[in-house]
Amino acid sequence: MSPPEIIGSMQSTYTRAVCMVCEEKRIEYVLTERPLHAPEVRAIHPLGKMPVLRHGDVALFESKAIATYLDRSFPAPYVLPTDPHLGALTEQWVSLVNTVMDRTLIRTYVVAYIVPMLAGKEPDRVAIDAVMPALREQVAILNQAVAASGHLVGDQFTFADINLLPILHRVQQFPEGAAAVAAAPNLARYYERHATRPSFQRTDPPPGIPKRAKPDHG
Ligand SMILES: N[C@@H](CCC(=O)N[C@@H](CS)C(=O)NCC(=O)O)C(=O)O
Repeated sequence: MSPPEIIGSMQSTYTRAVCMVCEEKRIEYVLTERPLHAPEVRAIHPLGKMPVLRHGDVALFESKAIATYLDRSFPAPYVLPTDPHLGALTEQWVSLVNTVMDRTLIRTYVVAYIVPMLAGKEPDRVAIDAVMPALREQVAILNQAVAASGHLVGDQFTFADINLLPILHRVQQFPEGAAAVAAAPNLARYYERHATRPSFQRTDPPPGIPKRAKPDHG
């Protein structure tokens, strides 16, 4: 069978996370770089969000679903613990990060810098100042979560960590985000340690955010 094809952009934190799963598991994979809402993405994700996956007859959307498919389809190392408690803790952190923290850290904070900058404008100071209390609160939660073992789940590197690391990378590209992480010693240590992993380094994205497909492409 052909290797799994991940369709998306390495500049997307969610795409990077599924590429990191392949790297951790040494899965031979193909990343097909496409802009947001590209036809190949829309063909699989009903809302056109990346990443999507094709592998043989399998087509999937949603990064966690793709990660689960890859982890179960390919041999060890596994990034999703089979132990019921550790598995549930992994789900717990992925869910909190994706439903709450991504919105604060990426969709609000990072976007308040990047979208105006792409239009040649100043960062959206009102949005940045408004999100800072939530950003600091969430960084403090993560700082506490990784304090004991330097991982989100037990003392092992799991998809919970993979899912978070691309977000932490993005947040630290802007001054308040970098300062918040630097002021959270456990989280700063956690990031520095795991950022040395080959799976993280081999998926380092080029600067910028994913482009948007032209409207006539859907
Ligand atoms: N819950 C989705 C979120 C995917 C997502 O939001 N991807 C972003 C890029 S990082 C995207 O495609 N945004 C375009 C849009 O929301 O219209 C997942 O886990 O795959």
